[in-house]
Amino acid sequence: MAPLAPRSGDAVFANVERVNAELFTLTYGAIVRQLLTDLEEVEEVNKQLDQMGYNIGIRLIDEFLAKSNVSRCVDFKETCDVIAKVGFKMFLGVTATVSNWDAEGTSCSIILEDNPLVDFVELPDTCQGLNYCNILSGVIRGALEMVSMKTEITWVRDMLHGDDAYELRLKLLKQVPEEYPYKDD
Ligand code: MYR
Repeated sequence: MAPLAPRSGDAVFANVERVNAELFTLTYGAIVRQLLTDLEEVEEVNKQLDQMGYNIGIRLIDEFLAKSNVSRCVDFKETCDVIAKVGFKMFLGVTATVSNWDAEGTSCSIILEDNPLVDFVELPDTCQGLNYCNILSGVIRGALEMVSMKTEITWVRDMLHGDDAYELRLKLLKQVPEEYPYKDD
């Protein structure tokens, strides 16, 4: 039998991270499954996941701004780059790409090729209308609302439904200018 050798701190840490990621993925799957049982209608589950994400997003923005050192973005384009490159990395451990901008610079796609939420997931035929990852669109919508951007976010592509990537379409509906409580004279 091979002698027991102590594993390096890095190896232990990587293992703990992997187990945490798996636990997170499985827990999310259990939540979706429970919602399907309780709510029965796939559309209701989509709404509930979006709302849960929104509730997370309005809180998560503080942690994001505190930890990321990101300063105010000059426009929606920069904000979307920050979400794809910094936000996804910080909270999901993956990066995404931004593309398909419209001429006005108010709509774009965020494309994910790697999505840890869906490891181990296969949807049955009864769930064809399910937006399994709707929590993510809710998180982004909630986070952006806290920095004065009202958005509409929809899934355009979903690998669980046979597409070749995950694509979220972000549309900026309204940007509320921030008001300061006092004037500089
Ligand atoms: C600003 O102009 O104030 C900066 C705005 C940055 C918004 C970043 C929102 C991060 C949302 C993270 C989403 C993660 C999804 C897993």
